[in-house]
Amino acid sequence: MEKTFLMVKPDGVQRSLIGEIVSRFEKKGFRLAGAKLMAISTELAEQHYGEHKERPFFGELVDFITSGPVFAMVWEGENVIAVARQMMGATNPKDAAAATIRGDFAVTVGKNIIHGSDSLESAEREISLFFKEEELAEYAKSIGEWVY
Ligand code: FUP
Repeated sequence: MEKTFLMVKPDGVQRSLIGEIVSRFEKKGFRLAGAKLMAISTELAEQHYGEHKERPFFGELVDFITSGPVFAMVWEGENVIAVARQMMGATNPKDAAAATIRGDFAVTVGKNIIHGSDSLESAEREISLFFKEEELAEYAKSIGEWVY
């Protein structure tokens, strides 16, 4: 089953949007495989955003993502990586369509509420950065066929 890493950023947590965001993915039909409220260390932030190391906004990005708790999640389902990105909306909220998370709740690119993996490769990398194998649920073993 395809998995992706999603994270409510500190602005989303502060604005009490965890429930709203979890609810959207649940209602869509994806399954939550792991979740935790956590602080991100500077080291973890620099690893997570390693691809942006040379970008001018890298320092601000690391400061922001370490500024308060985040809600880290693993979701699974058919095409969950691409569909979750659609549900999040464009990176810059000014370009994010209405009815997407960023379109509905965000205004500036720096504080855009949610992170989601953009490929199979980054999903695998990010899931293993944030979660240990034993922190992820195995639905097949516990309840068998999933009821939608
Ligand atoms: P996304 O995959 O949608 O999270 O977007 P990126 O990986 O391109 O960017 C990661 C984060 O960097 C964004 F969520 C916000 C921040 N960012 C800026 O602050 N300024 C920019 O010009 C681009 C991205």
